[in-house]
Amino acid sequence: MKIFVLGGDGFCGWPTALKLAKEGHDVLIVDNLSRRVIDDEISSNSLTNISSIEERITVARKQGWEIGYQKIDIAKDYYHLAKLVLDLRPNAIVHFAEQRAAPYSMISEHERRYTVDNNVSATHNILNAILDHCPDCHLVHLGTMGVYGYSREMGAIPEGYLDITVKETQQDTSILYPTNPGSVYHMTKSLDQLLFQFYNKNWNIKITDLHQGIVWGTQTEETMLDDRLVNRFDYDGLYGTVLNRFISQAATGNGLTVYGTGGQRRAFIHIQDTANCVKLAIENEPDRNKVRILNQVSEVRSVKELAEIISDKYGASINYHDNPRKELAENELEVNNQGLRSLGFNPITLSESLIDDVLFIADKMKNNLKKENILTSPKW
Ligand code: NAD
Ligand code: USQ
Repeated sequence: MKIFVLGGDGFCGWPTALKLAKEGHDVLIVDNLSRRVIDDEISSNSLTNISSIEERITVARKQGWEIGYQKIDIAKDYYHLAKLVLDLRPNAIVHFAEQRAAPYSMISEHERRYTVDNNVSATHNILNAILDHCPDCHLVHLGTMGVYGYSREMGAIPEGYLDITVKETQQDTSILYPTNPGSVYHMTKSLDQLLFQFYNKNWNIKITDLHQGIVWGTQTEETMLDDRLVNRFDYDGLYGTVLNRFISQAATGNGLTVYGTGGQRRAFIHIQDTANCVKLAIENEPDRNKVRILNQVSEVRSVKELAEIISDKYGASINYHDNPRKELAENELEVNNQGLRSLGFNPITLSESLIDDVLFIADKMKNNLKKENILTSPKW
């Protein structure tokens, strides 16, 4: 298949693009490299030494894979994006290209407005390019568990839709799960959902929205083939996500930064499974009658539980910090992931890969960690 990977220079996009190319698909990465620019803006860095996108592509092609790159800002340069879709008519477009950090989106008006403008315009532009130039193309979007909020108030979290009985009429129906985002970033994913519902209802665009949990790990089978294919690894207080932060903290002799009580429960998935699940979603298209929503998660853990696992294995100390975020101190969470499982998803669990990731970071990357970047989250 011909597949565009929008945001294919990023943490999830790069290994997914490689996986799809290795499987024999013809892959075109589209990215404006804004994430690399943000690294400079916030004086941070990937813990791994990532190559330029040009070098990444050259090395990937040497593996015999069909993979290319175009620099386009898909939020701002609609006509460039539309022409590419018209000229190449992809079978599928995978959309990773959004500002994805909750703490970054809560810094100030600049970051709040940038996150909304970038993410909502990017998604809307892609839908328009598909509608006008390639209406059979399947859009696979990376959403987030955060659109649901994180609670058991309405039972286990279903895959996008909630079955309800309307009190007034006693009619049974199915509605889009009520959104409850916890940051401006998560709110943009809720707005994306409405765009998808509308473009599907009106024009039957084929859409899969993958509501992904927190991704952890660094390397995949494909990124390990050459040092120059290495994936990025965020550890700072803005972009680093909890388990990868704990991994980098344990590997560098720093205390583990638990926010609040650590009673927050979240869903997790390994980076290799991100690539595996996107492949499954592309190779098993949905019908056009409804937006297909799948929960892309492997297991649920509390922050405290993660800290204890890492502390027990690697002897790291656990430090409790005032929680900079407005969120429930403790929550229960249960998530249905039957959709992807029924397509063949067999999750990698925490214990299997954790040791490799900690050793990889401790062995090769620990001198790249800037300690002053660990506690940089804004308060909200
Ligand atoms: P990332 O920041 O590493 O990658 C995003 C990529 O998109 C970057 O390379 C960036 O340069 C590019 N980009 C952003 N705006 C763009 C634009 N307007 N035009 C072109 N390119 C643009 O983020 P990631 O961790 O790889 O996340 C990818 C997607 O997966 C995001 O949509 C995110 O919401 C979702 N997701 C990530 C996680 C996670 O834990 N990392 C979990 C759930 C969902
Ligand atoms: N946390 C800590 N210590 C830390 C960092 C975080 O205790 O050092 C806690 C936070 O308070 C929060 C939880 O860990 O309760 C998760 O935080 P996170 O930064 O790992 O994840 P989050 O901000 O939710 O965002 C990440 C990705 C985002 C994706 C989301 C999936 O950055 O793109 O959408 O995970 S989910 O969380 O399932 O909605």
